[in-house]
Amino acid sequence: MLEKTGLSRRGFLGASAMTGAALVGATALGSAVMTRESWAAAVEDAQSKIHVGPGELDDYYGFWSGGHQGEVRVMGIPSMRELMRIPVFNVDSATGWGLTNESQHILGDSAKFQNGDCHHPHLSMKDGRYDGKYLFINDKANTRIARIRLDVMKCDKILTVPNVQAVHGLRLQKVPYTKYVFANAEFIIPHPNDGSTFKIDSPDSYTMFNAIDAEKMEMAFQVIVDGNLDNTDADYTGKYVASTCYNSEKAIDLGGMMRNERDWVVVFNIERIEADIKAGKFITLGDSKVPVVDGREGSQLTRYIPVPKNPHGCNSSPDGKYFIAAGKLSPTCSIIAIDKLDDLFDDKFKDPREVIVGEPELGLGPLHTTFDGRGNAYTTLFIDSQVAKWNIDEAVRAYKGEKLNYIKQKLDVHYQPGHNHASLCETRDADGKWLVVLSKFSKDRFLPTGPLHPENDQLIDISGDEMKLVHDGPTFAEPHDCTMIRRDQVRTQKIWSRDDPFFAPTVERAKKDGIKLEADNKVIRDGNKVRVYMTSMAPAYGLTEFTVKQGNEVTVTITNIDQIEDVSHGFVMVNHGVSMEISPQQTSSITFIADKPGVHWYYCSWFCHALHMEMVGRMLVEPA
Ligand code: CUK
Ligand code: CUA
Ligand code: CA
Repeated sequence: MLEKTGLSRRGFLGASAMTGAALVGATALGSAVMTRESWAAAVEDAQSKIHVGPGELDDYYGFWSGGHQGEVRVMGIPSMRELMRIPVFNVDSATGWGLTNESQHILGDSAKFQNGDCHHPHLSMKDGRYDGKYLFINDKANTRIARIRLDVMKCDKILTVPNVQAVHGLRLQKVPYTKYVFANAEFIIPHPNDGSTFKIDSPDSYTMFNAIDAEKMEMAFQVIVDGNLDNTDADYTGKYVASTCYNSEKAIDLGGMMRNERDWVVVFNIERIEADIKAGKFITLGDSKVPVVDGREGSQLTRYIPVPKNPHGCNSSPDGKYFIAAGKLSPTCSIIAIDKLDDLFDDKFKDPREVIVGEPELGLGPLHTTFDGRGNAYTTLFIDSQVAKWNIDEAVRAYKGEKLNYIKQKLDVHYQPGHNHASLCETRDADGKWLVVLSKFSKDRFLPTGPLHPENDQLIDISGDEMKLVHDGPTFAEPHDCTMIRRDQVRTQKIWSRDDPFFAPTVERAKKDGIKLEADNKVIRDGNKVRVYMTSMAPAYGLTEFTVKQGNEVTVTITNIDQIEDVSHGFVMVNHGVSMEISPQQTSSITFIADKPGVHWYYCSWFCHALHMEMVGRMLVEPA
């Protein structure tokens, strides 16, 4: 934008009295030429829109994928302030996620992995609206799905999806409620994948579409598909889920994956799949008990709709009418009419492409589409570094031959956008207020940080006729996707409830030891195992010392009996790799080997009191 104005960004900002260099992209730019005064006015306008003053609260929670960093980040919108981080597929030193017994219990078999790669955070729904219960997110790196409880903003379940490699696309059933989490496994593998063959182009090599029971967090079913699977979305009838495929070629290299001019969108008929499973028409693979059905070409469970070319994003419009698949290597999006899918499944069409009712040409590298609830779609153009705003109805009419310009505006973003997400766009409540664009490159928009640059999450005001860029926000690797929910749709707890399932296994353990967690400060010796129970109340632990023998496996369990909101304690055992959070009314535990004789101090790591430094104790380790 600034290039067009003939002003250099830094020159301008340097010359102006404005602070807030984050607003570099601020633009109400309709005109090609801006004066210094009109630029300043635009910046001021932008600043006033996103300004959430000290002590004021944001209107929306945003949940950001932490990409290959493995966590989920909680943002405030429109301030774009980071409120919290929720460790999920990573190890977190502050809270002890991945270190504590409670988190390892949730991580289950996959606790051995210390990395993850999350892409798609999505919120549970009832009748197409957020119910404020859960957030689900995929781990592409280790083929997992996690659930986060919104009331405490902690991960409470993690499931490894069997028989497949790399869960990428993830969406939730919207209607009648989030019964299923739908997850696309991306990579084609041989079955069984035991080294007897390395070919992936044979009929015994495939990937699968996965449905997970959202409440139990157990596998519900898997569907064998042709080609591979990228992104996915569910409709507003509860019947259909659509997924993009970029590797219809079943190729193993770049050239091969780009060979076909068209790949496809595969549509899954959930009712028919459920009926087959109920009737026992399924197989199982290897040791797994998960029902597997065959949804390859010719199956009555799926339909394959050819679309150009290596399609990526798949998004259902909030009016319930369309699935929109972004072309990636084609400058177009394909609009699929959901009300034609019944006929498609009943074989009423000669050509499955008869369900396509629009193919707007938007620009180079369309990746993802979002919606304002007023009939407009917003598609990111990766190569053009733009967001295209277009009218869906007009694009459908243009496809029928009407002469009209369905593109309403193209806005420069900085730079190379992946996902975009408008407020409440995945629900019937799409309110057309804010659009977040997750740009993969920030180039020169922030202070330089060496070879590794932050990404740039931009906030765009879409409440008016024109998109207006109002904020640049640097983020660490790599928010593939985000989601927003109105703040009144989330109810959080201020302190833990003593009967919370998050630490129930630890409470069980204590019960067996005859311990009353809220009162007792005791050491239980059980052969080579020592279980140390103590309370914490600012600014002291219930035990200021305990004694063990060298080589003992020590489990320290601490119950924070403070009732006061915000008084979290920590527990760090120096030189033992031990750290954890114990928030008010929480019980946390951690196990380690006392392998060094001598005095070992432990201390509180979360600032809790004027005497926080003095909140300490000593583990005395007797030589073996
Ligand atoms: S995404 Cu996962 S490759 Cu476009 Cu949803 Cu980035
Ligand atoms: Cu307790 Cu700091
Ligand atoms: Ca392809």
